[in-house]
Amino acid sequence: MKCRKCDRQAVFNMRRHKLALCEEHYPEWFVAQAQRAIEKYHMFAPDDRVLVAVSGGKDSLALWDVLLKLGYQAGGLYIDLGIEGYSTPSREKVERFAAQRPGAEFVVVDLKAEYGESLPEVAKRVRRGRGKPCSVCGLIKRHAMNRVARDGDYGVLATGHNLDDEVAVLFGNVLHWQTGYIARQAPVLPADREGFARKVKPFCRLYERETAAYTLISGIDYIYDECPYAVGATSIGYKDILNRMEEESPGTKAQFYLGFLRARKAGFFCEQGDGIDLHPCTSCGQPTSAPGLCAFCRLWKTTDRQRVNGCI
Ligand code: Q46
Ligand code: ZN
Ligand code: ZN
Repeated sequence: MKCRKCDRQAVFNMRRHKLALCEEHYPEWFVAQAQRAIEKYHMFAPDDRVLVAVSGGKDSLALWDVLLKLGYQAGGLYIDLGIEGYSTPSREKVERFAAQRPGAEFVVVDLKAEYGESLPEVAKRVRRGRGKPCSVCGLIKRHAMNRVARDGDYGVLATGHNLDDEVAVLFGNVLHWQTGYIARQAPVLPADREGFARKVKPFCRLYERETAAYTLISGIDYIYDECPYAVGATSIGYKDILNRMEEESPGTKAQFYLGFLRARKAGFFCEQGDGIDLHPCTSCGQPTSAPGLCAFCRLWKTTDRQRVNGCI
C-alpha cells in the first residue's frame, strides 16, 4: 500500500480514517493531531509551563516527545512508587529519554526515599494487606503531581491518556450510571481552585495503536509491561469488548467518545458544583476538604504515630 501523501510504501494504515502513511508522513500527521486537540480544547498556549506525568510507557513518553517537538515548555515528572520488578526498569526508560533531551526539565519523586515507604508497603499498612494498592496509588500520584506542579510553577498538568483509555472509562461510567464522573470527564479540567493545575489530555482523540505506532516509528524506547497491579483491572475487560466492536466496525470507539464530547458541550451532562469547601492542608498546603491534614498527609502521619508506638 502506498502513502497517501507520497510515493513511498505506507507503514501504518488507519482504517477509521481510510488513511495510510509512510514513515515520514505518519509522525507528522500524529504530531499535527495532538496540536489540533491542544488548540480545539484550549488546553494551553506556548507561554504556559506544562508538566507531563511520565510513567515510562508509550503514551506518556510519546506525549512528552510531541510537546517538545511542538516547542512547548514541557517538563517531565516520574513518580517512583517502588513496585518490585516494574518501577526500576520503567524509571530507567524515563531517565534515558530525559538524558537524550538535556534542555527539558525533569523531576523524579521517589516515594521510598522521600517518605520512607514504597507504595506496596504503605498500601499494605493502611489497607491491612487486602486488595490492590491502586486507590492509595491514585492519592499519592495526584498529590505528587500537584506538589511538583506548584513548586515548579507549572500551570498545566498533561497526561498521556489516549482515546482507548477515555472510552473505557466512559463505558464503565455509563454502565454504572456514575453521572458525577461522566459530567467531569473531559479533555481539559480547568484549574478552578487555587492550588490545582489545569489537567489536560492532548492524546484523547488518538487511538492507542496510533501512539504505539508513533513511538515505534520515532524510535522511542518504552516499557512494554504494565504495572503488575493492572492485571485483571475492569478497564482492561472493557477495552477488550470495545476492541471487538471496533474490529467489526472501525471508528466505533471514536464515534462513542466524540459523540459524548459533543453532547457534553451541548449541555446534556451538567456538572453540578460539588459544594465542597476546600482549604489548605495544615502540613503541605494543598487544598483539602478535611479539617487539618489532607488525605495524603494523613497517610504518613499514621506512619509516624505507629512508628512511635512501635506498631510497625
Ligand atoms: S494505579 Fe494501580 Fe496503576 Fe498505581 S498500582 Fe499500578 S495499576 S500504577 S495506573
Ligand atoms: Zn509519505
Ligand atoms: Zn497535606
